[in-house]
Amino acid sequence: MKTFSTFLLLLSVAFLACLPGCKSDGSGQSSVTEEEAPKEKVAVPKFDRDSAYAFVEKQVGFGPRVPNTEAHRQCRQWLAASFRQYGAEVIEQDFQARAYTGATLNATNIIARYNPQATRRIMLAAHWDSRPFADSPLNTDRKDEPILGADDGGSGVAVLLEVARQLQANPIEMGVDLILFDAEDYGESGGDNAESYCLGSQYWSRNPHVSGRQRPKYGILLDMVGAEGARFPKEYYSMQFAPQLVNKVWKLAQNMGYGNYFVNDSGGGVTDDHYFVNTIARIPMIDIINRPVGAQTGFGEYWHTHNDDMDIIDPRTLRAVGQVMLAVVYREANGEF
Ligand code: AHN
Ligand code: ZN
Repeated sequence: MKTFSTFLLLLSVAFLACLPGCKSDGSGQSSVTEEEAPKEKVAVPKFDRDSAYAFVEKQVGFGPRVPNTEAHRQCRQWLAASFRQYGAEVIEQDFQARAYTGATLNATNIIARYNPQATRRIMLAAHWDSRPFADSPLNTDRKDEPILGADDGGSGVAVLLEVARQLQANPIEMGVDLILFDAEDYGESGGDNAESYCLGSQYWSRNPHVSGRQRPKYGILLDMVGAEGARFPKEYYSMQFAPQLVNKVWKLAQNMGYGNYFVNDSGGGVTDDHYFVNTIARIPMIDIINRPVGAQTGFGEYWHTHNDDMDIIDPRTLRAVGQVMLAVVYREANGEF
């Protein structure tokens, strides 16, 4: 009897000692030494798709966020206040830019910094302005009026706001800079004036808020990441400047079950904010951007039309992208990406 209860005691001690992070491999040897201890699986917070959806709604509620308008000023206030509320140190980088139309744009890049002192950092970016006209070649409806840009502008910002909220709730030691570029979408359509776009990222790339050891290791740009059924092929410039990062992000997304969004196709190049961050600031940055199959403009049917409103936004797409971003951030912070 005594030997049996001793046996039970030993058994339960062995079981309890083994509870955290130690799985039996069936070999009967369940004890692990320091060196060969398996790494804990990284705890990645859950991305709340409804929260992200509400962040798109809120932006759209201001109306089109076109530089030099009241909606733009109000949205800027709200974005900066929101990031501060979520515990970030916020830089509002004001600048003036000359648009191709000749207009002088009063614009602001909004930068939310987590662990501003950290030297190991990454950056996530999106543009927060919306287009001043609806000049898609496919649809001339009210073409001189500014668009709501629920997807083209709103979606990427919404994902980054939800990432910010999660960073406050689940702190890490790595540095993260969330950058909202302004004046991305005031460019000339058609022709070959691609540099008329992305004025905020061009300004930032010549005047980065970080230098030296604080320069981010890499960046990820989100552009049009909220439409139902979005498709993100591997964008051409991203593959030119940071192929390994693209492949890692896509592989991770596919392992997470989001391979229907993050497809293994190669996509054409888009002169987007990441192009200037790569070529001017020389920080590797990739672009996650919706390129539907068979799209005549290269983008969604709604692109640069008044159909870019809440009706095309799908919280599941926001979650797919947001959950992948959180996985990148928390794995990178843990040295496992
Ligand atoms: C050009 O059309 C040159 N670039 C597209 C960048 C863009 C516009 N992204 C969203 N809207
Ligand atoms: Zn656009």
